[in-house]
Amino acid sequence: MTPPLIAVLNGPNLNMLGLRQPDIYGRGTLDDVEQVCVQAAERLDVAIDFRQTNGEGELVSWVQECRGRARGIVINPGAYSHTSIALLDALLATDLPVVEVHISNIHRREEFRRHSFVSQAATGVICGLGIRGYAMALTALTDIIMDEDER
Ligand code: CA2
Repeated sequence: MTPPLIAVLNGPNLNMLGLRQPDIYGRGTLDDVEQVCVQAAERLDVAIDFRQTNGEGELVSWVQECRGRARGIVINPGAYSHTSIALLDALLATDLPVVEVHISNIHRREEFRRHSFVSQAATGVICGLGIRGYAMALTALTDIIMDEDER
């Protein structure tokens, strides 16, 4: 049987990981995040499509493309979490399980980071656990997909 596909989508500035602000985001780079996801996917026997963009429109288009193609979405929307109703609408329209990931604990930071529009479309949210949060998100989504398949 073909393994289920999970999209792992990353928003603006996540390509800068590891280059600055290690006190907030750790020392891992975006390549390290991808490695964490690849290793988790191998362990869980799922396929992943790992991407990063700085553009809101591109992120919305990628979310739209997931419909009918992927079984779930792991998304770190970066700062668009706090601003983008377009991204929220796109995620709601996919009808897919979504796990929102933040590397930092957004609730311990500036007030404007404490609210995420995206969370309204998320099955669950993982934040503050560093890049290992991506592996946890993939584990949770795989579980959710297996539950759906048993129904
Ligand atoms: O904690 C997270 O994962 C965030 O989604 C990261 C975003 C931030 O806007 C969110 O509030 C929380 C920022 C992405 C990384 O930005 C960097 C900028 C400069 C250097 C390193 C990373």
